[in-house]
Amino acid sequence: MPKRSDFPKDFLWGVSTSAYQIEGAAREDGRGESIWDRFSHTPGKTRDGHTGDIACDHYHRYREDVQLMRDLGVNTYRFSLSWPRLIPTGDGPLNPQGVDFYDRLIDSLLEAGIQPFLTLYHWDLPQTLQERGGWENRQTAFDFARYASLAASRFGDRVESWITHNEPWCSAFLGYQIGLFAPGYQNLKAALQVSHHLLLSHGLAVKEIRAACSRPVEVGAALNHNPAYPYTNDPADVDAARRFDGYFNRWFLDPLAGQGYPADMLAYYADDAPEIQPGDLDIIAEPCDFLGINYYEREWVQDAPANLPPQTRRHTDPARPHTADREVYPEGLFELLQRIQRDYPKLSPIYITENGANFPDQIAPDGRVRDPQRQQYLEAHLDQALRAIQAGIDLRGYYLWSLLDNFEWALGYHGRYGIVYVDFDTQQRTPKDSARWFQQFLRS
Ligand code: IFM
Repeated sequence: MPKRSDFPKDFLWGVSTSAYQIEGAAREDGRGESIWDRFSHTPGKTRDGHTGDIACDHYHRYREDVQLMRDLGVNTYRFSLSWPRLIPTGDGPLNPQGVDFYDRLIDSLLEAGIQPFLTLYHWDLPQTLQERGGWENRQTAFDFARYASLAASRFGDRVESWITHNEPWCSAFLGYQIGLFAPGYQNLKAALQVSHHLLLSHGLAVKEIRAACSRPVEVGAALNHNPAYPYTNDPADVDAARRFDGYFNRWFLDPLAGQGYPADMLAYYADDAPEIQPGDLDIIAEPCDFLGINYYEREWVQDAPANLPPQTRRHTDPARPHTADREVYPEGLFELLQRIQRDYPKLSPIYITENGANFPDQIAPDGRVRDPQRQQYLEAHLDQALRAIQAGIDLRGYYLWSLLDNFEWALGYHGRYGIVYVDFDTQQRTPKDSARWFQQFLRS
């Protein structure tokens, strides 16, 4: 089992959350509506109709949550700003109460010796912008750049690390092709155009953040990637793995690395490929200071022509452990990091900006939450992170997803990813055994 002292001295150790999943206070202090408010209030979109209206009530309990992090011993915390809390209409004036909340949060973190790592977009687009076409509308990329500039000019004096987008694949494809996430559409052409506008907005925002901060800062994006492996040696499965890789991984990595969109995928999408204006690819390839990688699972891929693009079916290995929603495949983390360093050297250094596990945790009568499987999951992934560092990969930090059990999107409150258990009736926080293990690990 790895020890903290096996990792470089300046390695960053953190926990990760996002605004809509924890803040609550959805209608307080001038916050505008987001697409996730609208979506989660639409019948049938989330399990049991759960919404983020209250979530973990972090908006009112952030001091307690910062104290939890201080007790854990992390030196950094990754969280997201709620765009509609800061700019309720998306493109209008700043909401002073929104600014005040994030000022207080950032100041409390700094007082606790915890570096804030700030994400601008973790899926909660202001609803007013959605009504103008959302991310399908090219103008939204420019509205995002303005939001980035305003946020950087307000918080850049204290926040050194900035992430533009979290998991743009989810925003584009879960939101617009598969329809599982807000705004819930099912249209591949729209999803591809959205993915292009998200990437464009990333490049625009990187420049704006650097220009608006009063000192040098680091800026990057956080991408979710699943390494893809063919289910069998059948050439059709091998080709399916290539397609999945293009759809999920290369579609984002290639343009960020300045290589444009992958030619095989442009050919595959044919008439559905996005409209790209002259100069867009240069904007997207604006050099960044790091790449954030969110890793949860691999993709073991079989060809499935009747399925939606990329026409694949996923398998998992029943002999391997599983969380409540995913196969556990820690080696995939090493293989992914190795591949990124090899194929996309320009994108390094790398932070693991998310990694964690969902289990159906319960409080025992003695008040403890025993989650040994989560600890095993985390240890196995830290082993692979260490292996990557020992292999020369420029990995600089690890952010565990998540500090708290929270609103797990379409699963509502049925997915518990936290190392701190949240009773959503009382809002009581109880560190799980995995939190105690992480605390010991950080002291080791
Ligand atoms: O909860 C999500 C998070 O918002 C984005 N990455 C994956 C997590 C677990 O599903």
